[in-house]
Amino acid sequence: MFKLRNTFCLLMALIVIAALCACNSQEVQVDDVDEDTSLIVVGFSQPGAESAWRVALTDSVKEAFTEDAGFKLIYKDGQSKQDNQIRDIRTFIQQGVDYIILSPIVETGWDTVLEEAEEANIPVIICDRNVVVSNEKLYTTFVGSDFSEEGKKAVDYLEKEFPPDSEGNEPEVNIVHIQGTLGSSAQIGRSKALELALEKHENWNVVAEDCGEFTKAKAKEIMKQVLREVRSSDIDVIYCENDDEAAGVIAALDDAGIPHGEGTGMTIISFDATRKALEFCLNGDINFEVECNPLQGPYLVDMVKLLERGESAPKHTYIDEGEFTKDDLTPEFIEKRKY
Ligand code: GYE
Repeated sequence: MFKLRNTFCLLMALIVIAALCACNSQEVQVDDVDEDTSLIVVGFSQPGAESAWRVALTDSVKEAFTEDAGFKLIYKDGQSKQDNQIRDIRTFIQQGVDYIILSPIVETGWDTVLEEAEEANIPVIICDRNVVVSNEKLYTTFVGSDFSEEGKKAVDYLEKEFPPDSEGNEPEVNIVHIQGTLGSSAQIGRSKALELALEKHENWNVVAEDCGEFTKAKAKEIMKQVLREVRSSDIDVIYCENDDEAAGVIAALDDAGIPHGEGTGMTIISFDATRKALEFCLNGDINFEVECNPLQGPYLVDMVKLLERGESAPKHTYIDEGEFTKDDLTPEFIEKRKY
């Protein structure tokens, strides 16, 4: 009898321990949210850290959402995978954050998780790139860039660089197109502008096109391959959808000893206008830089404050962005640039 009771107790103890372990293992997935209830808790889901631009965006958000400013920021890096971002948003929902900021890797595939955020009554602010959802109500507001406008600036530059002759005949322009992450707003807007220009100018041709994933390594690999397939003298333009890709392209051309940029007949276009890329532009390695501004932290703070006051936010806020050729730049200007 005594033995039986002992075995029973041991069994019960094991069941209790197992139950406690199960609870704990669920809890470990959820980081502790700050106990200081006066802080506004913001979950920030980034797609990754693929480019200098994105690192600058992360820094800008971290610098803006400080505890001194009244915030507790929870930052998650999706390691370049949408599934990870979706999981991170679910974690934010479980943690009961006050706001979610999402910089989406691609435009589509967010409906379900954004519905979950809506059910939990957590406003979602989309930043940098946009989402395409079945119902616009699934996000509160968007702060970021107008990528079609950016693409248009690049195409306008090319149209000025390659004008028709006095009889109205358009020159032949052979273009290598290095795309960004397929399905991201940044890629879609920048590629679309080029596609529209190709429809308009029948002598403009894409001689090679591939996705560089917004990274230097991938773009360098692609450019090396292009140089195996296309004679460099047949390339008039390399349209890179961000600065890291442009750096990869330049590295491949340098390795092959091929002149590029200003006065060489090989025009390089890039987007972002990071400090490093502006140096390339000043040296003549890149002909035209379309600015894309990652310093979005202060805009996002303003948005959260506005929502905290109970005011309604504009659906879309586009950040001011410029453009640069060599003539617009000085070493002093580049030195002072934040990213
Ligand atoms: O151009 C690129 C980055 O979404 C605007 O993503 C952003 C783009 C930016 O990796 O460098």
